[in-house]
Amino acid sequence: MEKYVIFVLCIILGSAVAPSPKITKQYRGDYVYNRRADAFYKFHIETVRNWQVSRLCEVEGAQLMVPQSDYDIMQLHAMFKQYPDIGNFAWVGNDGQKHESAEEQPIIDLTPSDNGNSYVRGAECSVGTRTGEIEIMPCYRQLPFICKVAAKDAPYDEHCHVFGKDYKYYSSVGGCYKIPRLPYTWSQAYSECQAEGAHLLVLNSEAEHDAVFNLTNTEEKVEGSKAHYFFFAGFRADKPVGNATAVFKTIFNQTLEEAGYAVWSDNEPNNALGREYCGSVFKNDGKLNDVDCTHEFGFICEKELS
Ligand SMILES: *[C@@H]1O[C@H](CO)[C@@H](O)[C@H](O)[C@H]1NC(C)=O
Ligand SMILES: *[C@@H]1O[C@H](CO)[C@@H](O)[C@H](O)[C@H]1NC(C)=O
Ligand SMILES: *[C@@H]1O[C@H](CO)[C@@H](O)[C@H](O)[C@H]1NC(C)=O
Ligand SMILES: [Ca+2]
Ligand SMILES: [Ca+2]
Repeated sequence: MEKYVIFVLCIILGSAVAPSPKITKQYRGDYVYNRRADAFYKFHIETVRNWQVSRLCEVEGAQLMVPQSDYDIMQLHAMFKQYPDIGNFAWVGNDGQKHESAEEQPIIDLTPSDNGNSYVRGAECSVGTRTGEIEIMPCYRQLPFICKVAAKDAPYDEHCHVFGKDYKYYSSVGGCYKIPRLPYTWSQAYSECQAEGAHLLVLNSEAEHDAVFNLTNTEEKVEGSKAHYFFFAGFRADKPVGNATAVFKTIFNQTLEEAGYAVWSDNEPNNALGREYCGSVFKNDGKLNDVDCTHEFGFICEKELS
């Protein structure tokens, strides 16, 4: 009997003090979580044409937000409020509904043209407005955009401990590596790897060079890259003053020698056109090369497993 009372007491006390299941979901630091939508969102304030947005969201493991619920609209509205001065429109996905044009219709030229047609409208794409409406606008406009991923679909690699897909584990170095499917400038590449919970590649050994050489020769080409024979890596130099030679340091503020791999490809660094202050690895030998920071190249993210 006594046992039974204690048992019941435990159940009652247990359920009284047990915290309600608190949902703390995590994704990349540049995405915000909306509990009611159970999804993560990111407002990209850089402006791009509509045809670019899918790939940009996909690289982040997300998709262009298709406004499907009131939560999506509320999120859109809230995100606009954080940026008072970026204009009134952002690309969103097509929800299949009919919407008004966000702009006044161009005046139709009633003078018949040679083939009898009057003005032909270009392709129209969906935009979310600052006031929370969905409208349409010509797809060639350059606008901010909103990426979204449902919490259940947000990629997390349990083995590599990164918020991303397609990381490849190399047991020879005990690290995971990935070449995202989009070319970026060096700074964008740096940020993207950080956001995934990784970092731009830093070569620390001959063994790691071998692994990365294998990776760059196994993966498909990164579409749209300025050149396919190198990939941004995590080292760069400040532009030297006067005749001084550039000193390349890793993103962890080490010299290449301190990092453990300082083998330049033949005739590199050559500072071509006096504009090469960012690091890359060559596809054909996996060795180091200096390139222009502002060009868009494929890049390599790395995550050590220690
Ligand atoms: C990369 O490594 C894999 C697995 O060891 C091997 O099958 C493949 O041939 C290598 N590829 C290159 C280009 O070295
Ligand atoms: C740079 O090098 C040139 C040629 O070697 C030399 O004439 C000049 O004085 C140097 N300038 C500085 C700032 O060291
Ligand atoms: C980087 O290293 C140099 C020399 O080791 C040091 O003087 C400098 O303060 C470091 N910079 C940062 C940002 O840690
Ligand atoms: Ca490394
Ligand atoms: Ca070079």
